[in-house]
Amino acid sequence: MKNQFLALSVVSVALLAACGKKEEAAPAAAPAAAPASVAAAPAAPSVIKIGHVGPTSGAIAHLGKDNENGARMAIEELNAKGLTIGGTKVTFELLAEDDAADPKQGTAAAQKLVDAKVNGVIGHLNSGTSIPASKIYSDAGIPQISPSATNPKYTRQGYKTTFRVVADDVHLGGTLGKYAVTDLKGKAIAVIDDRTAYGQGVADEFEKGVAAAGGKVVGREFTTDKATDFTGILTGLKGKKPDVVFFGGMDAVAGPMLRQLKQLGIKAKFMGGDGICSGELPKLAAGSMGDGQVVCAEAGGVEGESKVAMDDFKARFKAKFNADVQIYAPYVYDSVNVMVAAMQKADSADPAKYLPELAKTDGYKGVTGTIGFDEKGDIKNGALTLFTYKGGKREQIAVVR
Ligand code: ABU
Repeated sequence: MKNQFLALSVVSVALLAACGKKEEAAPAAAPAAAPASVAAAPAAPSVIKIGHVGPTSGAIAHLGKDNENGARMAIEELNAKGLTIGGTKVTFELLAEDDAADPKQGTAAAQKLVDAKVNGVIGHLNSGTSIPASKIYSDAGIPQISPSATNPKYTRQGYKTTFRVVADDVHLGGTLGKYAVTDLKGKAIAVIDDRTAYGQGVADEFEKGVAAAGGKVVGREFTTDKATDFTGILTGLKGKKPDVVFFGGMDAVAGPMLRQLKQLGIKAKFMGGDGICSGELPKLAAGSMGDGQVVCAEAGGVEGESKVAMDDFKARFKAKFNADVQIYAPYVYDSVNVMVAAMQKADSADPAKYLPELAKTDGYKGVTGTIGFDEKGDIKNGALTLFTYKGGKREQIAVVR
């Protein structure tokens, strides 16, 4: 497993090293006073450790890196502000872990962050890793905000430490199912999923949405999140003449699937949830996507004032990382800032002290819109944004609440 512990404040690291002082564990503690005989040096800031976990290796590493960069950007900006919490100047340190989108590596990464005494965790990216990891954070009393895990179970386990800033798959799959029938006028709808917590869950909710709108699912197939050859299942579905194919899974699988749909002459619309709705999808499909063929949804909605903030975020992100936002970097950025805002309200980075303030978050204006949590830790009034692709670029269709 790739291990990246990234100290983001050169100044704080230099000061800590000069003092021969170990980094503070949670709760962030005030630095020791200088001996009376020594001329007073500026006090070393307390270090608040923010964990981040996502897949920065493997097929969806481009999404994991996007998320991690969202965290990095938030932390660098917070450090530039020079915040004081609990009467002490603080500096934030990002402890970034790779879970490779694998549940076992996800729990190992979570335990590593707990052992490192992080003050809070942003992640994981996938539902299949966020759900098992959430028990580890809950047992340790460490708040966790996922910027992207959409399986409903994540926030329905009764853990007080579990939050997310995006709508869940009930909303996402259900809305897309209805859209397939009422807007795309799908008459013969095929469904494929990758058997992950996210892929299977969102496909099930899509099917329910189709049924509720009076539509017909003519076939259901499954693959894996590592598969590259779908000829067998697509050939089977071709006989059912689908006019819409929904895929529950991630863009790394959706890209080759689009290529093989074209090779087999299946001219169906292609739908998916947030997992396929990335900037990378056109490249992964390698020219096999027709304009307007793909309809997908991001599990967040940006409109009005927050569109200005989001556009500004995207420009700053591009300038900093020389990369476009894939999907969830802005949601990670907001998650870090929501967590730190709760620490500021509690005037403490002690998880037990700021967790009640985090749970009370309401009306926080982020770049992804207004964030507040319900009693489960889910975002209140979560929105979705429907997109298609034209000329290889994502184009917004509508924001749905
Ligand atoms: N929401 C799509 C990607 C992450 C996940 O839920 O697995």
